[in-house]
Amino acid sequence: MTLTAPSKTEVDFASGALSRADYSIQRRLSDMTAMYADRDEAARILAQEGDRLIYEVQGVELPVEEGQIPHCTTRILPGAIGGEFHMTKGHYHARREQGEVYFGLAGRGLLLLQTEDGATSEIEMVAGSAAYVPPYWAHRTVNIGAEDFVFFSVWEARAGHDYGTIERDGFRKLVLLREGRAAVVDNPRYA
Ligand code: PAN
Ligand code: ZN
Repeated sequence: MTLTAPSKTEVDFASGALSRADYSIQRRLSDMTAMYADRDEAARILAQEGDRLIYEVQGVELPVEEGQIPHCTTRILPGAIGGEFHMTKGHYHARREQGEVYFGLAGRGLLLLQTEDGATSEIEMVAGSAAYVPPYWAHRTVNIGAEDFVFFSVWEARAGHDYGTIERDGFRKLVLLREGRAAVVDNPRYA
């Protein structure tokens, strides 16, 4: 057990920038082309327009020990790939019994959740929304607005990230731009 010093991070709500960012991760289209329903369009954008930034994460790193509470911001840029809104990769926690809290800082988003038993849920998020991701629910966030969607996440250090299950099976629901609004539809390719 590590005795961790108390610390503070200033959060810029509009950008998600942290004054103390131990790490930052950029996810570009090339990191997730196969996750979009319209893979041909994803490949076309990649070839013709370049490798656009989809989202970035900045976080405070802590020892992976019981009781440590890592936290980070995520900023998803506005846009869509073949009519499917920009989104995070999404994951289950490697330790499925660990939950998480998301807090909206800017913009408009949709939090997609699903369980391995087939339950699904969607939560709309704006600045000020505190969304709870209970244990056993995979989670992906989607920017359904015209501005950056920014939120703050807090979880238990040992939760871990299982990306492989989503990379293999996808999400049950897609969030598409239909008649100017976000529509949640079944993913025809869900494994
Ligand atoms: C979040 C996510 C973050 C990026 O902090 O890790 O929004 O999404 P992906 O991890 O799916 O790329 C979280 O849920 N942490 O557990
Ligand atoms: Zn998580």
